[in-house]
Amino acid sequence: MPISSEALPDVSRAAERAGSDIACDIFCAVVDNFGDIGVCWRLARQLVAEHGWQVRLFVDDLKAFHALCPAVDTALDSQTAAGVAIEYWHTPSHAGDTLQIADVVIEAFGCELPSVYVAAMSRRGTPPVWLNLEYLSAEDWVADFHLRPSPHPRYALAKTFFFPGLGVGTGGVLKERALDAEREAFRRDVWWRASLGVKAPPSGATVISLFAYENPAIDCLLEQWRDSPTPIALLVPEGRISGAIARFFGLTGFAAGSKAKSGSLKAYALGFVEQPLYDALLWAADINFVRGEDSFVRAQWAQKPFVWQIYPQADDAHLPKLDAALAHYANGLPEPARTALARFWHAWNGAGKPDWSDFWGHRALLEQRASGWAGELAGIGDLAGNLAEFVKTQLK
Ligand code: TRH
Repeated sequence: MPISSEALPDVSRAAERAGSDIACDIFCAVVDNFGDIGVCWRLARQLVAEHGWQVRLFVDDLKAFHALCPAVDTALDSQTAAGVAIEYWHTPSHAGDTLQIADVVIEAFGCELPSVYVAAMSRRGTPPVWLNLEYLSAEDWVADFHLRPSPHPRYALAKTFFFPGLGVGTGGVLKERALDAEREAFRRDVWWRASLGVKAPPSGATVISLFAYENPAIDCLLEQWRDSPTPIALLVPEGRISGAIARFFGLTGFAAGSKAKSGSLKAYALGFVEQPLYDALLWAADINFVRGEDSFVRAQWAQKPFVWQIYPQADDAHLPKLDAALAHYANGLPEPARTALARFWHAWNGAGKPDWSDFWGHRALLEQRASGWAGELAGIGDLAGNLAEFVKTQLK
């Protein structure tokens, strides 16, 4: 039986009663790993906390979500965490027990909204603002497509493409208002004692955090760190690279709490912490190995040198995306530091052999660039703020 728009409780009225003026539904389908839900969860919390929106997050993989937010109960169809209403999106056609169409609908990473929901959107008195939140890319073409509307083939609806990016004219990347203050308040000694039960390494040691996919370059890098003239402390959250670390040290595994030492290299295994705590790992290290999308962004805000393992794609299609990010991040870095950085990032992404001393020999320049870049990136505004501003121009 068709649902008439009158029968649809208008979520924005409920939102008004709740003291906020915008209701927003975010749909997230987890492809793999943690980045899809990582980005959506961060965005949802920011829209609630900093913009006062009423946010409902539909997500189809509560197990991945639970890793980022242990408060999420994987057995519940509906729950609330950090002020966000969470719906288990259990089948593509599921759109919530009672169909409520929000003022703003965010289709994350082109996940395809339930058809019953889109049909109800078309019958809503005021069509909702419909955004397709794209994956982050640093490529120049992104600015030409950001905020481009695309009319729906069947309904009087238009979907606007919202492109995150690292350059002017894009949607920018997520950044919480309090992040810099929290980073400045961070105390490494306190973190080492609380996270690993040991004192922070002496100042002459280099602390490295390693969050990565499986990587053929890892063994030769571990050997270089083992043979380093100065101590190296390696912090490894439990994950896809842990097996390689275990094999290097002749262990059967490298689970949270494990420690291992060889030559100048001492490695510590960490548990996978809830998302707000991940930043502290980046602040504790002198250099961060990150991957995918969200940790890649967090490393930039940490204002430390970092190495990015991009989400691998067939036929090296990921390398132009890597170079596009380098064009922003390495811009202004003098030679030979700039070439050494690019060579090391390529080697960590399957093109060549990493040369640690060649790369880290430029540490001072890399540290200077890391803080300069964070200031440039902040200049384009944060994604949640840019999205909220755009929505305000669209809401009648
Ligand atoms: O997990 P990822 O590889 O996710 C990937 C990428 O997002 C990729 O772009 C996307 O196409 C693919 O998913 C589907 O990497 P990413 O993006 O860094 O997400 C990891 C999240 O995990 C991020 O939000 C940081 C968080 N994290 C924690 O919360 N705690 C931890 O201990 C660690 C190590 C990470």
